Amino acid sequence: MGSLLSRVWDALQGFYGTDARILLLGLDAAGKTTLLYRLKLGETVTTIPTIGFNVETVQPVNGVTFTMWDVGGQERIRRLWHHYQNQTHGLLFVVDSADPQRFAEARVELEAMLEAGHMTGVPVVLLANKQDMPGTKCAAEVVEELGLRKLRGRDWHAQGCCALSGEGLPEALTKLAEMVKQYRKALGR
Ligand code: G3D
Ligand code: MG
Repeated sequence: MGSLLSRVWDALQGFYGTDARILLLGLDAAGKTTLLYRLKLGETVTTIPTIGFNVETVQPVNGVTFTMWDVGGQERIRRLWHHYQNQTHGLLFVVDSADPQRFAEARVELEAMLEAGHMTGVPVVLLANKQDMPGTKCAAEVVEELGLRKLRGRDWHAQGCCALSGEGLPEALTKLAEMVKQYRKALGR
């Protein structure tokens, strides 16, 4: 675990100087909170802009902020998304790979998120979480189910992981940092 944490740390250094804002999203129970706490990314700050919409923010190192909330089934909160989508540089979308019954729901939420004007061109890293579970789907299968291959006009990457152990997270964060840099370069900021 020690070396894993240091690899996560190294990966986060890839964001140094970028002032990147990352959305960390997924259905409830996908593993987002586990991911943040297991990695000891730092203090999370929870704010509740409206009932039923918890937003957590964590700044693990200077230069990167993760903002997290559960998406799914709450049409009424979608109109609030734009407050957080504005000036987002990357999306980390977490899926419970051991719960195929919810893939369709996750896909709807991912598509709704990416449709927003603020999200044009924003790169996506899909985390196919819970790779340790029996009968879990591999990252390639989750990619198919979520329709990532149909995405146009943005970079994406998929990574299998286990939020409990942290496996797969250094790779995902390294890739995300690279993609965020590319995206910002293309934007000229
Ligand atoms: P959320 O924040 O996206 O809603 P949580 O999800 O982080 O609260 O995780 C939901 C449940 O999934 C938790 O179990 C958590 O321990 C479990 N979980 C998260 N990541 C993994 C993983 O990689 N592997 C396994 N096996 N379980 C995982 P509980 O039992 O606390 O509800
Ligand atoms: Mg949570």
